[in-house]
Amino acid sequence: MDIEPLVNEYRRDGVVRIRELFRREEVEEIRRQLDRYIREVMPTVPETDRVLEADGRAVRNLWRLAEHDPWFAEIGRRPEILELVARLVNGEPVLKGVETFNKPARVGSAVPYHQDNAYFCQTPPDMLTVWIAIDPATEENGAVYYRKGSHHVLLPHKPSGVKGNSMALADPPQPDPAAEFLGALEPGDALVHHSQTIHRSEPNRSGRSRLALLLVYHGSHTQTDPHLKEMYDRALAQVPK
Ligand SMILES: O=C(O)CCC(=O)C(=O)O
Repeated sequence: MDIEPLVNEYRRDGVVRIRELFRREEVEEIRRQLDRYIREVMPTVPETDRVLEADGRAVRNLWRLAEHDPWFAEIGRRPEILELVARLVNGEPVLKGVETFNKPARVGSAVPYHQDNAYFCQTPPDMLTVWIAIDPATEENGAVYYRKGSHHVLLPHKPSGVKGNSMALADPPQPDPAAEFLGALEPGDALVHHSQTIHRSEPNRSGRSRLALLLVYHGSHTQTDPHLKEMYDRALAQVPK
């Protein structure tokens, strides 16, 4: 991987696409491991560590995969990913979370405009997400839209009441595909976004699933901001059970 152009683009835009971060065989292995996790491990984890769609069956999110399953802890320790992440978080990378946004066919729900640091509450905001496409991500099945260059300031958020995305921008922009970067990806491609880059996704109205595996890292030097954390905890308490 030629890191320098990626670092420059990430610093400028707050988001950068990496083609073929994982090979096709590796993507299929991730898919098999996720299927196994849903079958064997998910029934044993606390309900707070998974979110179902409104149909009560399809999986919307899996949280804390690394804590519940060693296979997913391992995937977050790949040297080539850690080398890039170290540059982007300005320090020693710490794996904070391994999770999914499944966006299943037909029932996959929208994600409101937000900046992740309203959830992560880190200062400085040297934290990011490596969003890895397991299925193709397209305009039709709900690929993520990003506002390039929006990562310099954390804007006010409010409780959204959305299960799996409890915080949303208090004053969201009008959705405008022309002003946004559509994160269209092939399986194995990834997007790395800064924890303050504004992003959102549409419901999946198509017949094709849009499964993604997310690796979340921060620099070992970041700290939790108590004020941000209090606002986040308050929003979380308002999400319907
Ligand atoms: O995958 C999605 O639709 C949204 C992802 C997201 O909000 C995130 O990566 O923080």
